[in-house]
Amino acid sequence: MKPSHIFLCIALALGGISPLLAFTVEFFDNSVFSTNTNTMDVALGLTGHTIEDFEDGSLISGLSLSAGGFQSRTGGTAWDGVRVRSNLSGSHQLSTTFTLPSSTLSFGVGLQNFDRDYSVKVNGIIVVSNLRNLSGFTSGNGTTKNGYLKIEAENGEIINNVRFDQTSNTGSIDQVEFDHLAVSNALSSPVVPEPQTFILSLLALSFIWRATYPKKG
Ligand SMILES: [Ca+2]
Ligand SMILES: [Ca+2]
Repeated sequence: MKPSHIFLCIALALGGISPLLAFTVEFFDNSVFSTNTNTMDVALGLTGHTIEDFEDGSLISGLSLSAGGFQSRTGGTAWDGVRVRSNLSGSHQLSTTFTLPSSTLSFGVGLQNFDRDYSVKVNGIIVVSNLRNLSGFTSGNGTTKNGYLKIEAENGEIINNVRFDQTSNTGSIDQVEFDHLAVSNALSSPVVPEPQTFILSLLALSFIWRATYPKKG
């Protein structure tokens, strides 16, 4: 199982020594899921992360959600255990914001039951314009696992909050669910990129370098 890597250039410092990639978004398709959470964490590069499994009523220190009730799921249909967190707070909410522990550099969350268009913002900045366009994303209702989203902060950035906004509202608000949330104040162990992605990244860096430092004469 290899992740689909999407490198997002949020802050491009043209005057610096090198371009800044402030946040890196990775998306793992749902084949990364395993009922053995240790196996899954290795595949997701989450070793050493603090995990919120949403199995009880309390959240890990420093984590809060803008919306969310607990939803029971039978074994194997949650990302871990038998409960997930949903966007149900009295009624379904169009937006769900996770406020993260201070100094969070790495964030991950398992998604399920997303079947509309959603954007993702970090600290108010869009890092994914539409989740459903991510390579490997499986759109679907109920217990469908959409995939696992990871965001890493680079170059001195900190992930203060992550917000999911439903951007298509065709008459009703989607119920969406989150599970196996992971945070760390250290970056993940590097995941070896697919060769194709690595070449594309090199090409992108080469392009940025040439745009920043054009040949003279
Ligand atoms: Ca759970
Ligand atoms: Ca849904």
